[in-house]
Amino acid sequence: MALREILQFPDPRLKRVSEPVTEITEEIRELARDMCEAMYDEPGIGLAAPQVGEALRLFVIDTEWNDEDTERNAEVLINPEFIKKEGKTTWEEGCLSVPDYTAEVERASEVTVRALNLEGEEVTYECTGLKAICMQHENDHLDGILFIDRISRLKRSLYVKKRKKKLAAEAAE
Ligand code: K1U
Ligand code: ZN
Repeated sequence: MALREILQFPDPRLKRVSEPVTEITEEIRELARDMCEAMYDEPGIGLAAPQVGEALRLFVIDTEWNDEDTERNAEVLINPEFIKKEGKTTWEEGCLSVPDYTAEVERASEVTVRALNLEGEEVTYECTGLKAICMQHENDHLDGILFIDRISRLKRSLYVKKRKKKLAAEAAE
């Protein structure tokens, strides 16, 4: 199976607000499988459907996985809803769609998320630490928000300038 391409900033498709999944079809199962494959291949600890060009409210996550020796245990969240967000914490974030950049982002430290799994069952996740951060980061993708939209205007514009310069240099090669 060919790996799905991960869209990169400033691709306008990353800014779209995604639509709910209305039915868990074989296409949705295949999309989730492809997304897990792309996430592990990068590697990453999460991936949202808009990052592979599908404007659907679905993401995959595996924050326990960190190298080839760790067991893979991806979770698929369909139509996620945050039913609790509490506390505050700051975490250094990266994004597979925002190359060559990391920055500290402030988010809720504890979250409860309700979603459907691939069997159409309702699952509730109570998360802290990196998993809580990753859930919020992936859910932001479903609303067309990147972590660079949550940093200072100055830091964001410095990154955008650097990114555009790099893309222009690549185009001139
Ligand atoms: O959404 C994405 O682009 C995936 C992103 C998720 C994320 C990372 C850090 C904080 C919040 C959300 C990534 O996976 S970036 C790569 C990464 O962090 C990582 C990769 C391999 C092992 C450990 C971490
Ligand atoms: Zn991301």
